[in-house]
Amino acid sequence: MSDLIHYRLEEGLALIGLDRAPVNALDQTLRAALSDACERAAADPRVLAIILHGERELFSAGSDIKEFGTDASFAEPDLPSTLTRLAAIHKPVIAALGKVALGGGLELALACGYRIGEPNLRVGLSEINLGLLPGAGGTQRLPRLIGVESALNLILSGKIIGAENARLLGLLDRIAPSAERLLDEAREYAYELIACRAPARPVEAWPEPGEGLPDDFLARYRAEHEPTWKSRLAPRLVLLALEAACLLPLDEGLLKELALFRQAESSRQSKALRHVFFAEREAARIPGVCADLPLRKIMRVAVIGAGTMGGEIAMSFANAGIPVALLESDGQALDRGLTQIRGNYESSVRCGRLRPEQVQSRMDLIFGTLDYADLSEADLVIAAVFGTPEVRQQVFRTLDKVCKPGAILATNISSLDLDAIAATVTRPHDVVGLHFFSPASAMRLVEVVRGEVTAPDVLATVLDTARRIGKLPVISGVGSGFIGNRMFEPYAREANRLVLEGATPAQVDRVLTELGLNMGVFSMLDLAGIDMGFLACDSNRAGISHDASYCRLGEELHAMGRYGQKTGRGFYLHEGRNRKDDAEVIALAERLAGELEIPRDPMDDQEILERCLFTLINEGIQLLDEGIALRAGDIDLVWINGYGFPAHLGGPMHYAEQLGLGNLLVGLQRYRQTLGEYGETWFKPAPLLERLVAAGRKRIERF
Ligand code: 3H9
Repeated sequence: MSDLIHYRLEEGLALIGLDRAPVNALDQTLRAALSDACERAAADPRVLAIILHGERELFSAGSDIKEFGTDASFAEPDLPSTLTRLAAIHKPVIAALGKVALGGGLELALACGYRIGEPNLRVGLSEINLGLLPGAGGTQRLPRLIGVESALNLILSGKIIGAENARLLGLLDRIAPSAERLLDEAREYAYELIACRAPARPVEAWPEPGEGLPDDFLARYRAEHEPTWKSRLAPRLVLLALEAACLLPLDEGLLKELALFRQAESSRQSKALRHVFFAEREAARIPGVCADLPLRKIMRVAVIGAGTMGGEIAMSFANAGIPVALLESDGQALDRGLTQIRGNYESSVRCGRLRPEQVQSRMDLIFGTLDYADLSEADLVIAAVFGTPEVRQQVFRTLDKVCKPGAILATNISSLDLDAIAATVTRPHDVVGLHFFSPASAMRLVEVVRGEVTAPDVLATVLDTARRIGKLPVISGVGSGFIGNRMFEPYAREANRLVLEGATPAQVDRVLTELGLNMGVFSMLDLAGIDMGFLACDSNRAGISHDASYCRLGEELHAMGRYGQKTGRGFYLHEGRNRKDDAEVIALAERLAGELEIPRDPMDDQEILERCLFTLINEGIQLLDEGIALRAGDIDLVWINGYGFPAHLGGPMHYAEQLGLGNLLVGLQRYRQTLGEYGETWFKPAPLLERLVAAGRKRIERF
């Protein structure tokens, strides 16, 4: 028997333990070993019941994602047929679920007649996050077990639920009192079943899921949910699979599910989402930082600045149960900040995201202060203060005096030179950038900025801390705008220029949202505030000696006091939640185009898409070449999690790889030629792109 499976015979029981580190991913070798073990237990007359479990705590994270898109994915024995054979065993089979049972791991459990879990178990069918649907019986067995609507909700959300919720849904029969007792409880359960001659209880024996369901249930479900799926394929395939579960006998439904699964697996969307899955894991690896480096302990945090950003950062820590001191320079600003935080929590209660009693327990973790001395015990201090570079450097000089040795000193400001700040303190190795995105308590992305001398253990500690508070940290080098905002600049530039050339803000935004972006560039600029964008543009302009025509629109709107949503007018006219093109802005664009001698014509959607994306991607490739971004995948994560780039397109770098690097280069060169001096200035291909294409490379990587 393979060493991936531990097979033990114990007084009438066969215990089959899965042992493939780190997560018992069900690759071909494990499937083969599992199949053999199940056959052996089924055939052995001494075995009266079978227990399937994870040899080391965790049950299984499902199919091996690395196999998808390769021949190994369905190499014999494939998962669906392995589970069909398992479900046909005429003895009670108990799945003892430790820690995690996800995707194919949960499907394995569903093919067993009985399920027991530990109290901290997390279960779910998370395939949808990979652009897939459950392909090993999940869409057929789950609705038979818990009902069609609950199954749909679980599968379409990809949500991971805890043991108690799983029990209430009917997914678990029992919960063991602790993880340590899981296997003993499973044994007891097995003996009870043997004693009462319990049947194998295959899910086939459960009522057909379509029974009692209104005829138009699935049609109504689709009508209600489809608008939120946009262009995603997998949710539509899930619905077809559930339709099969309702209409067909189990064996036919399983075949239909498999065909739909293969369709999803071979789709570009799933390939993109699998890329995102591995990019997230890769982002945790930093050259020069060993995985087992001892971390500094972060028990207490301090945030300087109780404005919107500072308050939201403080909330992020309190939400994770970490006490945080919030420092302001004057009492009124501090009161305003604390009131705002309480208001945010109270509105979460109104939306049902928080229980009323949690408001006070979270507020109890946030301690307002006006005195730097109160930061002396903080393990991590994050400065979220605006003002001149001198003001910010003064803050760090003060921190240097009051903070204990070993405290990590972080700044949240996006465009500041981190190394200049580090140079003002006696402990530059402890200084790091932590760039949160607004609203920081909700946005997952944090750019972790590595200064020239930032210590490896400081980096490792802040990455770990960011993950502890539920964020996705991505490493960036020092440079204006880091990764995200630096790429936003050419993207917004192109959008502005397109409006001068004849597009409207609504047209540009429509093209981008049709691609799948959460928000178009002008909606984003109006939301962030044109005054903020103007300041950034203004500081960048100082370094620009060539065509800055694209700044003119924003400048004029700024001069007119049209700051965006906050003033009801910006690139758009805002009326409540609605926004529309404003004739005044179109007239302004016409006037500016005349002054700047820019010809205006109706703008083609394809050109809008290409010009916005090509310049965005080109800047990303340049960033990679400069070493500001470590990997193309990191850039994708920043744009997906910070700027609403659709995950099912894999982020801008993955999108470019799918487009073909040669095509991207040709496109950039075409606009460089056709757009005159402007094109010559702004469509120059990144040298790394030219080198990659010349070398025939397909992937974007440093080279
Ligand atoms: C499926 O099951 C399809 C079926 O319906 C039907 C088929 C016919 N495969 O996240 P971590 C690796 S689709 C391969 O850092 P954590 C991961 O890359 C699958 N590798 O740890 C990493 O490797 P490395 C549905 C996997 O504790 C290491 O394990 N299942 C897989 O933060 C540790 O992972 C899912 O979608 C996998 N399935 O979180 C579950 N899972 O060290 C996906 C993990 O080299 N997995 N790895 O970077 C997860 O959600 C999390 O990994 C988990 C652990 C919660 C399990």
